[in-house]
Amino acid sequence: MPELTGPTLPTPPRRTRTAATWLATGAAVTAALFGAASVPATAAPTAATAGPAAARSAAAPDISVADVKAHLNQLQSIATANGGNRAHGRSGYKASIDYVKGKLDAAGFTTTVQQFTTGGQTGYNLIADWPGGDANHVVFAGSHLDSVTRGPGINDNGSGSAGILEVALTVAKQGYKPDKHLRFGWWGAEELGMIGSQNYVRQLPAAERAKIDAYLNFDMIGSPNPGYFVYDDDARLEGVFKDFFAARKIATEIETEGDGRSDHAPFKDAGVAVGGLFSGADYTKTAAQAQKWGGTAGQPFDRCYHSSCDTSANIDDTALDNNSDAIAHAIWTLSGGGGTTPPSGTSFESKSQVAIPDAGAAVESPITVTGVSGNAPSALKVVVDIRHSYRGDLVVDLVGPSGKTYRLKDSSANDSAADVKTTFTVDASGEVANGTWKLRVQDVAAQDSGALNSWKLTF
Ligand code: DTR
Ligand code: ZN
Ligand code: ZN
Repeated sequence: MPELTGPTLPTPPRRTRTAATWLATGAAVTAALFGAASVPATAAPTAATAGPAAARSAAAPDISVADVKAHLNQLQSIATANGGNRAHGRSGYKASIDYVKGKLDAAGFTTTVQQFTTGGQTGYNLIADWPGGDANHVVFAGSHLDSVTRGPGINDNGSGSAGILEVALTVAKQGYKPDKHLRFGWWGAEELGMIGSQNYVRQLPAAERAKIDAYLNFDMIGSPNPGYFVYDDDARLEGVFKDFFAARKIATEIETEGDGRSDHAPFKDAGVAVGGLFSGADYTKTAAQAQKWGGTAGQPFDRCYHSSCDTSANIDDTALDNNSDAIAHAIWTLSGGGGTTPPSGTSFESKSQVAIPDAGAAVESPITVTGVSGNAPSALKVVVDIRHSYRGDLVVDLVGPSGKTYRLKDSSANDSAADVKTTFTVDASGEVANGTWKLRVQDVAAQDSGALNSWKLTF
């Protein structure tokens, strides 16, 4: 959006978080050594040999808000090292493109950098395609990566850029195989009037444009005094987001101030169905909105909009977390419930149900693996089926035969959704495959409980 001028405002007071201390990182696959918990063993599982055992993961995985914030910290460092901004035509913008591209290339995306010129300066769009899926049906998520010249642009729009980046990287971590083709875009020169996204849409042949089933735009998703606004340009896409927030009991409003004010506009003008999320800019939060969303009435959603104080301190973590999870929900939902990369080889499964005590000791479920030669793979698939009324209470670990623990899922104060039914991918190449593996689950917060229904290892 054209750069607006106005007073530089002090950084707003940060919203206090709930008192509970929680681990907010998501499904890490790095190994962390924990002490063994003393818990009763359960009945021996049945070993099952199977061919491809694709686990259809209809539910999107939790997006690690810690990982999203790590990207924001990188963008902040880039701005700090490049004159304080990441604006079009400045070194900080190209450095931002290089950072995002490097992450995606390493994760297996097919990336393209598209150049354009505006204001006498070279601009860049970054497009990343996840290999596979029906190329005639594209689900497209985009965010502008440029800031205004006055500041680092961490909420506007590092937040959207980091949110879709972490969703893309989670697609790769999960080995997600969607029915439709996934594409992600990071746009240049949005602040000059959506120049980068206009350039992309204009150069796209009509036949390619027609293949885009949905373009989802995320421009400001972590505002410090946040609102939860859903674009209402397309009823189907609006419904996907509203369903997500309803399940988390978060009220939403339709986004009304942004028509034409961000990168969804060129796609909509070209006849593409568009949707998206917005947490608010320089408009003032009303008392009614503060009643349902918390925060401060009478103050802007983002007092540092287009200002030098739009730094990494200018983010509400809860809004960033909820909106990043909403992006993943939309991507998984709209791309058809494809499974993860179908694991081939031998599977070992336990169907012994194990009760998970509320705020209690960790419980374990063992699987004894035999007949697999050598070490476990670097992409060991762990399919987990846990019934629970508040999955944010749960910490889930895989314990290898050596006793080494691999963190699959941390607890999260903000993940109020039910159940953990997903496939984790773990680098367990340091473990000998044969031996007793254990899934360790602990409920670390009061008021909700559940049970492990089953879990499966595929080598
Ligand atoms: N155009 C965005 C900020 C913005 C203002 N209103 C809306 C509504 C919907 C999306 C974005 C916005 C910018 O300054 O980058
Ligand atoms: Zn802006
Ligand atoms: Zn923006």
